[in-house]
Amino acid sequence: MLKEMQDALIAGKKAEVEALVDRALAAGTPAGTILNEGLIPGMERLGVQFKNNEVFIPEVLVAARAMNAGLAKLEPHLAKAGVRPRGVVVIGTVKGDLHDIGKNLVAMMLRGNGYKIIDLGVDVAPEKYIEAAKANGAGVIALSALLTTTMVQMKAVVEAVAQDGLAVPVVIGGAPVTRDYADKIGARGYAPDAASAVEEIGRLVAGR
Ligand code: B1M
Repeated sequence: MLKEMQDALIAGKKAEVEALVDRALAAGTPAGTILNEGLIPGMERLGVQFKNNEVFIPEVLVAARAMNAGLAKLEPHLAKAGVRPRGVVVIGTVKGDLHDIGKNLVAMMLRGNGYKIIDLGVDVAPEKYIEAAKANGAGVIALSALLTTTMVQMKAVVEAVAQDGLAVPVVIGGAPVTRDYADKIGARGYAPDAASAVEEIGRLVAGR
């Protein structure tokens, strides 16, 4: 069923992906397994095809829509019932970057771990993070970037936060981003994937 889910995702068949996620959940498959062995490998296979010019932006867009629909189905199952928010996190994909699947996944995992999430969406200018962090009393600003050409925007956000005198740590992540890059631009946190982002943000919120 998980292989079928990957194929449906790659083909951009949103309703089929939703139905397969429902079926897998009904069959007792853990939400984490559906995510890590169904949806994410499907997106990875598509990424290889995209790189090799076997599929193009329109196909990737419809697949992304199917992926987000599958993620939305999984969200309540990944979430744990949290009573009081553990903290407020402002999240967004940096300016010039329209990739939102990884960012949505990080937001979802954080929500599931009891954080209040202010999701600014994609193509977010540095000042928007600062405005939202102030307006919502955020404990962390989380940035996602998927392009080597847009990850430089992370430096702009870190600098804008410092210039503003805002004492809110910035956490960064996304496929081209590394711990070395985080250290280089002065970001306090880095995570390679959504689960590590929860740990890294937990560490920062606890003041460690
Ligand atoms: Co884009 N794209 N894309 N694309 N796209 C990539 C990223 C690319 C690697 C494809 C390739 O060439 N192999 C390549 C980037 C090359 C580079 O810079 N190194 C690329 C390119 C070049 C482009 C365009 C420039 C193509 C063009 O126009 N010629 C263009 C740019 C548009 C723009 O943003 N301005 C473009 C457009 C698009 C679509 C719009 C068609 C679509 C996005 C739709 C959407 O997001 N709604 C798209 C997609 C889907 C992809 C691929 C295929 C899949 C990305 C994805 O969602 N992965 C991607 C190839 C690939 O990654 N294999 C590709 C699944 C997701 C779960 O993983 O986002 O990495 P990811 O998130 C992970 C971690 O990175 C981490 O946790 C997540 C879960 O573990 N993470 C964080 C992410 N954010 C984090 C934040 C954190 C911590 C962890 O802390 C805050």
